[in-house]
Amino acid sequence: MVRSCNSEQIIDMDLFDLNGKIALVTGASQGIGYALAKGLAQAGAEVYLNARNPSKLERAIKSLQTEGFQCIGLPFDVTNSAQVENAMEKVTNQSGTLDIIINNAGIIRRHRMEEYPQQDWEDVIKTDLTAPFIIGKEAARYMIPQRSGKIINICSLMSEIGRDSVGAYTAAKGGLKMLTKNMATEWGRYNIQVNGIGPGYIATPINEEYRAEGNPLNEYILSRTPAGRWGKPEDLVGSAIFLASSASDYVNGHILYVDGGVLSTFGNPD
Ligand code: NAP
Ligand code: GCO
Repeated sequence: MVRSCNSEQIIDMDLFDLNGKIALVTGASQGIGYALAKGLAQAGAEVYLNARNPSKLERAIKSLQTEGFQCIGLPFDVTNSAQVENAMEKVTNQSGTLDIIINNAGIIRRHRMEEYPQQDWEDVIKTDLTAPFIIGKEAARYMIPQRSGKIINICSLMSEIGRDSVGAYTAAKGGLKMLTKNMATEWGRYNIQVNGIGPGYIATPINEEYRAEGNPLNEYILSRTPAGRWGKPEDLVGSAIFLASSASDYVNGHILYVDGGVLSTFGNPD
């Protein structure tokens, strides 16, 4: 509880408290997923971290342990519905329930549309769009009967705009924005809030090649970002805690853009 200088209660910080909540974050061995998993743990949640590569995932778990967080690794492929079902069953058997899902796992493949290989298209769509559907549907099996749940889909500023070479990704993330709204439509009646976070350009391995000094895209991104900097994965943690907590119990179908202002500006000529 935070009190103002005149000792009146101004906000009950329990709104953002995740103690007692069980969370699963996909794609959490690095980048944004790792930061969000750590953030939910810092807010008190018991957090399961997912990724495919078990040794990378184990390193992430050990890193969190060194900071005092006892999280659990749950290696599976989010595109494999049987593995998703088994994973959810393991979570609910071990922890009794499932309160929060962050659909973060995602990939990108870059080719011009006229040369885009269909296999790359299918891989991006199945990871970035079909997998959140698979996971959301499986999570709803537990959240509907308990009449509560939080599903957070990690969209992108590419849910709103395109860019050369990221056509499959833009289609997937645009679809994920609308899937989020439809999940909210169908599951809101069960007290399940489904929302999205739309990051801008965040400094993670997915974008490493662009941050090289003198890379024209790097200069362009910075010129198009009012904040004048790349985002850090930690810049997304507050939004995730908000959407995972009771502070957002009346927020549904909303995509919260955390992009340094990119989507708000046409940019400047200089
Ligand atoms: P990243 O550094 O490449 O990390 C991706 C994570 O997802 C890894 O842990 C990876 O581990 C896991 N993963 C990939 N495919 C998987 C699968 N089939 N099943 C389970 N886990 C899988 O990516 P990031 O930059 O943190 O991005 C995370 C999310 O944010 C993505 O959805 C991305 O589209 C979105 N996003 C990123 C940015 C940005 O600028 N970085 C901006 C907007 C949105 P394994 O390979 O071991 O499975
Ligand atoms: C790209 C980038 C972006 C980011 C992110 C922006 O090639 O333009 O990879 O797509 O990953 O999605 O929000």
